[in-house]
Amino acid sequence: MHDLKNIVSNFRITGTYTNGAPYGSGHINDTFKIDTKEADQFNYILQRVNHHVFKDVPGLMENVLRVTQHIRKKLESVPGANPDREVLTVIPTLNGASYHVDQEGNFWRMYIFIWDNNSYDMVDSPEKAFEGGRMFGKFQSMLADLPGKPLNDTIPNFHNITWRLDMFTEVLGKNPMKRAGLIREEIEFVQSRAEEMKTILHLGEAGKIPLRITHNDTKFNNVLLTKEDKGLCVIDLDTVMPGYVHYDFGDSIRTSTNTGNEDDKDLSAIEMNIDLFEGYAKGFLQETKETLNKVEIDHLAFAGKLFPYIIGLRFITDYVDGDNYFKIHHEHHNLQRAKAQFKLLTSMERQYANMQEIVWKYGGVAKVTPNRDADRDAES
Ligand code: ADP
Ligand code: GN1
Ligand code: MG
Repeated sequence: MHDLKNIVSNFRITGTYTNGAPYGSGHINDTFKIDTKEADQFNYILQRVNHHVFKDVPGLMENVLRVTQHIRKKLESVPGANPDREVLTVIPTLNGASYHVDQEGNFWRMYIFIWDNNSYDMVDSPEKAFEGGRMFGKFQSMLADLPGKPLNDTIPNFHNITWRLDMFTEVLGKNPMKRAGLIREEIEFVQSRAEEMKTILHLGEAGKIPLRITHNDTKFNNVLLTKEDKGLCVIDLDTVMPGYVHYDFGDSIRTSTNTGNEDDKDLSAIEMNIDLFEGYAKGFLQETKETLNKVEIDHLAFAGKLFPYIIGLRFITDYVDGDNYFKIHHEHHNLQRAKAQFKLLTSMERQYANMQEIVWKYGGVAKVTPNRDADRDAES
């Protein structure tokens, strides 16, 4: 147990600490809600940043400050906007730093608690999906003119599928928990799709899609909605760094269209819901279609398939490795998560033509036939 009151005393909060308790359902950091006594003062989020996952916390916090200050400046010129609720606000320590290191070497940071929010692990209406899409799309377009040097890579190779596949092979070779024999079906599933899943990387290498500033962890509970379920604030900025638009679109589709839980034991509960897909795509493309090139738009539906694959691969790799990365709640949790993600992918594979149609509809891109791909790529 951490002495939360003592940790908080290192930060410049307003109001008097009354209580601190674990909060949220993130898989990486330790998050606590900190309440203050006075009704007219902010409450706070306190986080212990996982420095085994994020090896350069100072570089990460430098990114977070740049990103939040850039967005805050934009919001300040929007009539009626409330920057304390619509962007994360980093609370400085007593000596003006953006994080505090305790005696055990843990990294702590604080944000204003964004009050009156709704947060969803699962989405049950196209309207909510639309709001999420709109928010992540807007997030990306607000950062398109971030001045200065590129953001730090907080996790190198984060969505590099070739690297992820290599890691899987390496861990299978070591097989430290003797679990490889339990996942024959999943190994076959991964291998049979490995080449297809390199599509985005290949397009990037060929210069057909640009690196942008992306969030890279756009699961639906990383956007807060208002009590009326309107888009409020994009949170969890630890992985904001250079990436392809597909990373943001794909990871959101993975979470906002799933009729089951991310780790559902009951695989029959898991399907990709096409109405939720339409809601999300409509919102995301409303904010981004003017800036994306045709090749990017053409591959958004594919990005939907990439993410259950890549995150499922990461869950199963962690399972074979002995559960060192994701927080787990029971022994075979990472395997269960991977099975659920792979089920979601098969549901998308069945509905892929519909997903394409929807992206073309809201992306304003005419339907393409395969033999015209080369002309279109050359145009963009
Ligand atoms: P993780 O990387 O572990 O997912 P997050 O930064 O996403 O950590 O925080 C975990 C949860 O805490 C979020 O899903 C959200 O519910 C809540 N949360 C985080 N920051 C805030 C904030 N500033 N205001 C309100 N809730 C927050
Ligand atoms: C982690 O931090 P959180 O819980 O929002 C992970 C994502 C995965 C997700 C799967 C830094 O997200 O990449 O998609 O779990 N974040 C990191 O639920 O690895
Ligand atoms: Mg999160």
